[in-house]
Formats: sequence, C-alpha cells, structure tokens
Amino acid sequence: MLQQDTLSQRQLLAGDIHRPRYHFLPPGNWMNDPNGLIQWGDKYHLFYQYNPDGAYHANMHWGHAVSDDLIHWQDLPVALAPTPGGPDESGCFSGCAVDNNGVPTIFYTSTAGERSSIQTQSIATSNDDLLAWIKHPANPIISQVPVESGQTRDFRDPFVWREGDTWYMVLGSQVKDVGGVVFLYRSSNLVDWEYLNPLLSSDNPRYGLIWECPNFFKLGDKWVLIISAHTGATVDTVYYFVGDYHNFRFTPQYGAVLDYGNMYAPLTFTDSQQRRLMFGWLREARPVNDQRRAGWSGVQSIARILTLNENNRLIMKPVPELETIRGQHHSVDPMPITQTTTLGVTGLALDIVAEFDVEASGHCGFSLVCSADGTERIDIIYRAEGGLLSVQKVNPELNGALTIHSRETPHELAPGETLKLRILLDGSVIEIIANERTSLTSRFYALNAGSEHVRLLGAQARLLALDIWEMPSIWQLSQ
Ligand code: DQQ
Repeated sequence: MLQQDTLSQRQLLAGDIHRPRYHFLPPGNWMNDPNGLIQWGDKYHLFYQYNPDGAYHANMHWGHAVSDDLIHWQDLPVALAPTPGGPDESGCFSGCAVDNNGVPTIFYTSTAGERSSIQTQSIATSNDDLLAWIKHPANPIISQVPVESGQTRDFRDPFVWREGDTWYMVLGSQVKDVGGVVFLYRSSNLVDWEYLNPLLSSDNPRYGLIWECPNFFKLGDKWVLIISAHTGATVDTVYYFVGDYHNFRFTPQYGAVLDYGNMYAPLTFTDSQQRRLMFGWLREARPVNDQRRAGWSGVQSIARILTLNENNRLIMKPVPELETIRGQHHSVDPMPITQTTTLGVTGLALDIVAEFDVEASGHCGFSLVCSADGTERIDIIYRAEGGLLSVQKVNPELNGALTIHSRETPHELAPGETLKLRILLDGSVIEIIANERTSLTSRFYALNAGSEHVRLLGAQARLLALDIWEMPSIWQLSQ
C-alpha cells in the first residue's frame, strides 16, 4: 500500500526538472532537518522533519527511509506523528537515535502550544524493525529550560551519546538577549536526566541568537561541536568548533563556518565502519508559494565523511558509495586555461572532480546549467587574489543579481597547494566542496529545460585534471 502510494507520488513529480535525481528527498511535500540517523543491522535509517499535508513547514512528523548503501533509499511509513492532547500535539521536532543495548531509541523535541511555543524533550522506542515507535509514558522526560536561559520558548533538538555507562545529551537554546547556548545533561537510564551546565555559549552576534541542532562528538583526540545558528533574519549558518572537553566544559580552539550556502541543521552519526557521517538539509532558495506549487520542498545532502586535518579543520568527503552509481564518464586532458570552453558533456545531474593550478592573479571554474547562448548559467569561480570562491546565478530574469544562495566565500590555499573542486550537481542542487574543507551549497531553478551545458572558464590558470560523470536516478519509477 505505502509503496504504491509513494511510487505514484514520485512518478507524478518525476518530470520536474528541478527535482534532484540522486539526492534523497521524500515522495512529495515538505522536508527539513535529518533526524534519528542510525545504522541498524546492515541498514541505514534516515528520519526527517516532514509535513504530510503539503510543501510548507507545519505539523512536523518524522518521515522515514531506509538504505543499504546511503545512496538508494526505500520509503517507509511515517515514524512519528503528533498525539492530540500529548506533549507533542503541535509537532515532533528534531532529534536523534541511539542503540540502548539492542533497543532502538529516539529522542525528539515534543512541541505544544501556539506556534510550538512549549518545547520539551521526549523519548520513543521500537521493536527491532524501527517501523512502529512507542512513545514513553513518562514523556516529556525533560521539560524545564535551565534558568540561566532567561526564556522558555527555545529549547530543542536532543543529541545523545554514551560514554561508558553514562548517557549524555546536548540541547540547543538561547540565553535571552545574549546569544546561542548548548545545554549539557547526563543520565544513567535515558529517562531521568540531570542538568549539568552550559557546554558552550556565545555573546558574539556573528553566531546568531539561538543555537539549534547541536552535535557533539569526538574525532581523534579532539571534540567537535556543530551548531546551526538561527539569526531570526534570513541568513542562518552552520558553524563548527574544535577543541578540548574536560569536566563537562568544552573549550574551542578553532571555529569556522561549516557551509557557506544553504545547508542547515546537519546531523551526524557513526556507522559500523566507525565513520562519522553527516547529512544536512539543503533548503530551498525560492519563494514559499513556488515551493507549494511544486508540491515538494527540501533535499538532503549526500552523506559526508567527517575527519579533522592537522590544523583542526573539518575535512568533508562525500561517501565513496556515491562513486558506485556513476554513469557515463568524460575526462578532459590537462591544459592551460585562457578562454571559456564549452565541454562535450551536458546534464543537470553530474559528479565533477577537478584540479587546477591557479596563478597569483588568476581565476578558474565552471559555468554549469548553461543555456546554448550562455545567457542562463551558474558560474562557480575561484579567484586566487583574496582567495575567494563564489557561486553566482546568471539569467535574464535575475539580471545577475546575487541572492543569499549565491555568494562569495573565503578559501585559502597553502603555498603550492592546488585547487581541488568536487561539485555535485543535481536538478536544483549544487554541493561544492573545495579541497575537502570549504563547503558551499547552493540551490538554483533553471528557467530553460535546455540549460544543461558545461563550460570551463578562467585565465592564468592550468587545468590539471577533470573527470565528469553523468549521474543516474536512484529511484526505480517503473513497475
Ligand atoms: N527545525 C526543527 C527544529 C529545529 C529546526 C523544526 C532547525 O527542531 O530547531 O522543524 O531547522
């Protein structure tokens, strides 16, 4: 029954050129944050914030999909729905999943009241299949916002991990009129939680007003805190901090933007290969009415493997599983770049791996989603002077204007270091990762179905290597 419904929904939307083919998105309607990521047996489970009523943010449920390889997904029934009269009657907000000695257990923010203004934390467990979830009778298990928050409205997104026999949880919140904060808790049984102290807080306006969706985990000898900084304005940004963790306090030694584009609310987990994996919500960049009309909104990034380099910078690599679905391969021989060249490859679903040597005042990059006359295109350009990477959407309607999803970001190369670009283009998604450490995601909506050309551009630069693969759909839409 479900499979038939979701299949026909996917078939109905399959002709939409803006719909990604190899990034996960639900059969239709609204999706935002990834939730409850966990590998159970040999299956990866992805839950996500989902509105079954339409392509707009309201009435949050947990959608559910399962995968053998992090790339191909099977839709499963909704996992969590609000219970009328319950602490989650206004919505089941974001959270995580853990393995409690063989019992799949999820934590989520239960919301009640007008506009989800009462936020508490709840727990649910499942039998081995992770399909049906039983909400714990003690819910909500945490309902008091720590007093130093000075407010009671923003208190959400539990992230839980175990050290020895003790469980820990971090929650995102704000200190009223000051800035974002992550609160730290501990428990021996996952139901009774003791508040410890703020793990980290900030009074720097750069880091936003409210911290959402905290992730806290060890990588090598260091600890990493990821937060999604909600500003209350249009630009929300994901940051990460790397540092030491002692006596329940985190001391960051390095902090940076995790993504300069429109990735938000990423969630990480560890799989059986001990890989720290991250999915992030790639939010739309078009007006809400266009999203409603399209009948769908929101895409998940391709899973990335996170590690740290010797300078404590986060290294992000799309999982190698993606390489197994690559289709037709095109390669371009090394050459000096002196002018714009149209390449013999077209498509809106491509995996591009490129390496350049750029002179001190040189630049290089690509125009993608390019119409034959070049009036519609997306320029991805690296300029060595100032070390800037940019994405700019160009078409007659936009008149070259930048939106928040078309922007310039710092990207420094070490002396002698070449520029390495990995670009995942997919329908209306571009994920760009430069030298595995600068992430710039963007969304675009081509006006013309024929805007599929790829051009190489630049000056005072040399192409060292270029491989492009056409990417297939991950969905079997015929019966
Ligand atoms: N989205 C969820 C919240 C979270 C926010 C609600 C971040 O739990 O703070 O859909 O995008």
